[in-house]
Amino acid sequence: LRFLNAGESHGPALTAIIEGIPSNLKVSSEYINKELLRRQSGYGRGGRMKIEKDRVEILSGVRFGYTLGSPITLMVKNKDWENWKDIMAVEGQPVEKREIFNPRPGHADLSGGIKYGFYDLRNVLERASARETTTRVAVGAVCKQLLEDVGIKIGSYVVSIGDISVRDEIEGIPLEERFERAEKSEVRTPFPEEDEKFKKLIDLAREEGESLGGIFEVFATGVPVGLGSYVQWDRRLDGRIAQAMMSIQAMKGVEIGEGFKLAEKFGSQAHDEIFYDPKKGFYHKTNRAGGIEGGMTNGEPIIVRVAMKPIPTLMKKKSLKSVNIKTKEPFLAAKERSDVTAVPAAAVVGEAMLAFVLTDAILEKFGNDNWLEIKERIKKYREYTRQF
Ligand code: EPS
Repeated sequence: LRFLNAGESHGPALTAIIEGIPSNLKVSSEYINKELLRRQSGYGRGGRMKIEKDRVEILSGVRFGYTLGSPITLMVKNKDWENWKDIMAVEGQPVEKREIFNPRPGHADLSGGIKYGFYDLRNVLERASARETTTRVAVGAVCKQLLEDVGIKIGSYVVSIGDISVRDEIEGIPLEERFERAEKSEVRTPFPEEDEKFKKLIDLAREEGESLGGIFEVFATGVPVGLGSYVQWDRRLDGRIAQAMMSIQAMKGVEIGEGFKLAEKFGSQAHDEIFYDPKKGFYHKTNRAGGIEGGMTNGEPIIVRVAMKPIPTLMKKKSLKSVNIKTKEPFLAAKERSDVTAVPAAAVVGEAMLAFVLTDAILEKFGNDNWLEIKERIKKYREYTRQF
């Protein structure tokens, strides 16, 4: 399974091609659109989200609601394109005064300009932008439909924004419940009743011209044992998940299960003991490993924690020092429009990336032509696992 996406943030459209989704899988655009809307929501988003109403158009690979096994092309149009036609034109000349020579600290601007040989840094930022994650969510939504058909559910919730955290409070709440509660929260934490606290912080940051990062968790339940493998470094599922998460713009850290906390413990307190029940087979009573041992799923829920840095675009009041790449004169980097925080949206992107990695691992283990056949194999394998 693989996907490529394309599109500039202010270009006409964003597209993705997914190859390797088997035939005969029921896929709906409505499902994808709901996911796109989830990504667009969350308190702290900027002006751009008022312009965009992301909706997918499926251009290939699906007929009468079912996949054909051929590449699936997904397209989401940028409404903002209307305002950028001249600046982002395929042919013609750069629009004077709209070129960008001022690299923003924390963004791809400077390194990207040097690497690709651009002085107009718009050539870099248009593609480096997290606008690109729109089609990742669309791809993930196709994968989620496959996973749900075999009882694998993916969800996420935010555990902190800035220095406000609910990490200790979530202990003891089942994963699904954390998710259901987060769906009702404007900042996607499992405590909608505490939204005001977060909104106040985000409002304060907005007034100050600041931005905020945070931490979210993504999980998957109903995952069969043995996805991924220990036999080769690049087949280890934890490594694949970490790569997928780190590839999301602004992510700076990934933990699986208890992650960094495990480093502080004695071995006897760090691992998950094994039990057996004639009805369900082998199981664990704890899940410190976050569902992965030896690079493979162990049948417990997968839990991934991801840290996002504050969005590097700042407003006038809190501008950062930088240097103009043409004049070499110092300037203060600041913009008029950006998100204050996008942690709630990033959690939804994290779900999509986990959905993609798990779908890849499922198809690797169970085959990849006809979904009806594959589903049968998964059912038999689950039975085999219970009886092992
Ligand atoms: C982004 C800058 C902002 C965000 C954008 C990510 O866009 P603009 O520069 O047009 O105001 O809103 O995110 C999205 C458009 C999106 O769909 O998530 C950036 O530079 O990364």
